[in-house]
Amino acid sequence: MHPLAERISNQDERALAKAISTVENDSEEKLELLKDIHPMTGRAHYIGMTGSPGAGKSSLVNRLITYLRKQSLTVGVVAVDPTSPFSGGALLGDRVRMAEHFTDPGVFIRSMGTRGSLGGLSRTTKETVRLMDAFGFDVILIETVGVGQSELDIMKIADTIAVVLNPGSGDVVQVFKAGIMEIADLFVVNKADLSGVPKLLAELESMLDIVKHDAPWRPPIVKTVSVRNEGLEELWEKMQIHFAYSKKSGEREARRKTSLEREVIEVVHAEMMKKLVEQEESRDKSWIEEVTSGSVDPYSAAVRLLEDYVGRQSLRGRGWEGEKERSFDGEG
Ligand SMILES: Nc1nc2c(ncn2[C@@H]2O[C@H](COP(=O)(O)OP(=O)(O)OP(=O)(O)O)[C@@H](O)[C@H]2O)c(=O)[nH]1
Ligand SMILES: [Mg+2]
Repeated sequence: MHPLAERISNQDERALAKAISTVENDSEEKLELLKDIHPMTGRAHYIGMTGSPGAGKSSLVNRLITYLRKQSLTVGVVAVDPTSPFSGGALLGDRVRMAEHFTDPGVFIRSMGTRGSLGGLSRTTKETVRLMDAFGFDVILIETVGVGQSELDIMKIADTIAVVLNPGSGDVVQVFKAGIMEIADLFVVNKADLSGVPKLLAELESMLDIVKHDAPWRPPIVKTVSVRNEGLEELWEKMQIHFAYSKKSGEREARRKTSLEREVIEVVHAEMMKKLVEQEESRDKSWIEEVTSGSVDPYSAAVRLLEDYVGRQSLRGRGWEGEKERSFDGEG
């Protein structure tokens, strides 16, 4: 067994930190480490928190940590957040509170910024979640900012996806357009101390009537004022109800299956790319000139690279025979 995996199974926080660096740096030993921790995963409740910049996700995560610790639950946090609470954004009070969590052995917080990009931010984030799961945290909170494709992708690892909205922000239309409505399990109307709450609730309900009219789970809407600790109890209650529903209905299993399937493909994709780049770096990349001069089209060049990589036989019969004889001089 990988020594870090062994130490993670003994709840060694320094080993967890090192393991996360290993996946961030896309180290050689990463796959072996992930392989060894895999049997230890599957117990934690993964909760995704997403929403527009400044919606109050970090404040909510922060307050939720305090709340969960009072219930004797341990919490891992992955903040995919270039503006972490330490680089600005959050109020001083929140920063102090966040700092308190750092000395609590029942809490582990990791920010993923550009550091996570060596192996791809989305993949690194998911692998970090798996490591935290293996460590044994009861709840893992994943904060992502924005509602773009990579956030959606990261969110899909979660058992429960909470979307944080604000009154007076026009968020609903954004969320609808980005396809978040379909994947949300729960809506949090944060900053419920501001005006415009009834309007937002009405908009949200009518969107849900359309999008979720025949869905087995209608996402509940919870109002919170995170800066005043209001609504946290109800938020946690709804998260747990969703988790219970998800386990009972088979939804959790289905998501886990899809998620693992995607992870396998991602690993294959990333490892193949690495090998392909290695292969090309050791060669003269003559195709660059052929493609730019127009003597070879990009598609034939791509297939040629692939064929060299996987071996010619494997791509036969896909309509490419003959093409290469025409496209590449001589050695087809
Ligand atoms: N009035 C009010 N302000 C809030 C509430 N929750 C958060 N805020 C404020 O909103 C601002 C943004 O809060 P964050 O928690 O940093 O929001 P975030 O969604 O994590 O922001 P990014 O990570 O930068 O996208 C801060 O100034 C908070 O104090 C709330 O319930 N009411
Ligand atoms: Mg934040």
